[in-house]
Amino acid sequence: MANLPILLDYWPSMFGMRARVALREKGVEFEYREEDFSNKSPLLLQSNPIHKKIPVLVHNGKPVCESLNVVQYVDEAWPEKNPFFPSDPYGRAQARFWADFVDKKFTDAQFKVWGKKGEEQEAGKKEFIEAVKILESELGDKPYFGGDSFGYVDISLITFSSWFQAYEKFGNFSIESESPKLIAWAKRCMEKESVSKSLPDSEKIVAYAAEYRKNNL
Ligand code: GS8
Repeated sequence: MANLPILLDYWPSMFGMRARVALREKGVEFEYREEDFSNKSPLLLQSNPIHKKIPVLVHNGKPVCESLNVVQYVDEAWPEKNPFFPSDPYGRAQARFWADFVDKKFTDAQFKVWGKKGEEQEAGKKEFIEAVKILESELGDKPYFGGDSFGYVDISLITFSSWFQAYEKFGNFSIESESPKLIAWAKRCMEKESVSKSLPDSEKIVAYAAEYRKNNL
């Protein structure tokens, strides 16, 4: 028990979920520690003094911060099973490009869809649908963004699918009618235990988002 990696996390976080999926894809046992943001743990504050955010993976006593960085670290620290990246440099560069697109475009847009109202929400919906269509065309007819195997881009994006129901409810639109292939991809990913075990129930996320809206909008 003493040497298990520790994951500092927060259950509805799509960033925390990335670390959970990555660790489970590698079959790595870890200790999950839920953070309370109104009273952050000393370990979180020491481990991520710059951003004070989860996820943080503490492995051999050393903290790794930022979700995509954690996913890459997990791939490098446990290289034997299920590599997240292709072996050729170009394929690797492409994977990093698309995960960065998810962080730069998709992340902001999705927040506006469920966490804002009025004009800002409408603009967010437009950006979200644009981003989803771009991602769908990148996926094309492949089973996964990583081609035949589930990889880095899949991990970076799939965690948002637990929020899709919340986007649809508060944004009042259907993701499936905008991008059916992306929904089929999400269902395919959910068949993997590493994913289904790591993503919370969509209904719980809807309730969480509703509470956020009640308190903040
Ligand atoms: C984002 C992490 C983040 O926003 C990453 O790891 O990819 N770019 C980072 N973490 C949030 C929870 S999810 O919304 C967090 O830790 N917030 C704590 C706070 O804001 O106090």
